[in-house]
Amino acid sequence: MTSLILAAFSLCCGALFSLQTIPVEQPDAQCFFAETDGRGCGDLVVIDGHRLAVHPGAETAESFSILLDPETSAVDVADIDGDGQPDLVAVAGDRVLKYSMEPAGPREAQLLFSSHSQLSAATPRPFPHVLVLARGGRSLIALPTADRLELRAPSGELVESHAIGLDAAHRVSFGQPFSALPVQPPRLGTPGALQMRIIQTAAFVPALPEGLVPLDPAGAPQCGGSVAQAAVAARGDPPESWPWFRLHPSGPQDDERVFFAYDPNGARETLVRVRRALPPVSGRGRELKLSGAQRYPGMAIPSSTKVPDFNGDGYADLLLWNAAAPAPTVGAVTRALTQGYWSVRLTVHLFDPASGRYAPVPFVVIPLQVPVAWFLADPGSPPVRHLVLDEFNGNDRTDLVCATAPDKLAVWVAVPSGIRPDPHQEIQLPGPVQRVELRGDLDGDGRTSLVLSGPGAFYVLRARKGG
Ligand SMILES: [Ca+2]
Ligand SMILES: [Ca+2]
Ligand SMILES: [Ca+2]
Ligand SMILES: [Ca+2]
Repeated sequence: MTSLILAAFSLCCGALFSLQTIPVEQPDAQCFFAETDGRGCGDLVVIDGHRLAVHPGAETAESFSILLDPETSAVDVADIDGDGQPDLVAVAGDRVLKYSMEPAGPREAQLLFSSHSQLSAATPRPFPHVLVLARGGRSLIALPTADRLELRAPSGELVESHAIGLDAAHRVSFGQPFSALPVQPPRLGTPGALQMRIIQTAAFVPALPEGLVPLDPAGAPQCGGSVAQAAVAARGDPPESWPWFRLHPSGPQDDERVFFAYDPNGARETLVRVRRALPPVSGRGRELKLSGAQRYPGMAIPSSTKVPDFNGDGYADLLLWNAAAPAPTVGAVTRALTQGYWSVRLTVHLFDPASGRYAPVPFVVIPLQVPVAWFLADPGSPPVRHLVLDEFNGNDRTDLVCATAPDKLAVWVAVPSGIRPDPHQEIQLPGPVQRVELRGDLDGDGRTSLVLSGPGAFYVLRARKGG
């Protein structure tokens, strides 16, 4: 009864995430999401040493575990034999193995075939790897050799072979038109797509008509501290070489962009210029127009995976951080050193399509207290740790999670009336967070769950219905 009362209490308080802690023994334990039981809800697979455990629905309880062959280097979950039930495919040395994923099934490996590949090399532990591809209605096992990507049937029969390797580009024609796009987070390609990884990139400066600003053909890097450094470095550069994000983050790829750089005068301000397409005029091509620079207090936070749209209007919004200026009083400094925390503000400015600029008045100001050490660890990077912008409650408005202490996370959700400055939910973890490992929509209803790693455990923040 007590647990029922507790459950009812947390539901009425609108807790968005439930916390599941999955203990692991090895410091290099890995995890990945997969559909392991054919029931349509994502599951968490944990590789801890050579023990692989399946947690249905990413719950703490595991349904079964498999002790992998000690030579195993790579594993993948997919229905390789076409019976509708997912299987575990593993490469151990030259052997390609299949394990049953039935909770009550046999735990021994079945040898599918033997073939030498680059995955045959010994690794310190097994790691998740895309081994199974859907091609022409069949599930094939992809094995990279020194210069080919071999696609083999479960019988071992060679079905397709593609040139790879450092000089493959000189030997292989991709044909026209060739297009490539980064996929973040990584996911399985559509049936028929040939999945490739970038092993080498080459940059070139195109010859453009005089007066046009040459752009970096690779585009600006999109994430993390390196973008913050780029935003500092970009201050004197032409605006169209500044770091940027897409103005329509969820729309089709287009060239309307938001460029940003940190204020050259050293003030904690961000300069923003928006490039939009002009209404089409007959007889002329599509024209792009760059706005003048607008200043916003704070430093724009680059987003690595998801450009935020907090009000769900299809336009990217601007997220900035700012710190309270260190007050030159002995009391404030002493207090900061003894308490170990400093005030930080996150502010959101919404894009206003009518004026073509970000609103000068913030949509929300979120006050935070963060450990002083977070300022010192990586100069240039935002002092906000484990910041995740994603859709957590399934209402098409970006929500926000970040750490408010080494072992504490807080969640802010966007609703039609806005975002409240105080957290929607605070989550005390059993230990400090090391990394955000995974994010994924486990129920297919637009709510994103998170997996974070800590010492000796994975912490699953499971998005819940009604949260
Ligand atoms: Ca499942
Ligand atoms: Ca199967
Ligand atoms: Ca928006
Ligand atoms: Ca939301």
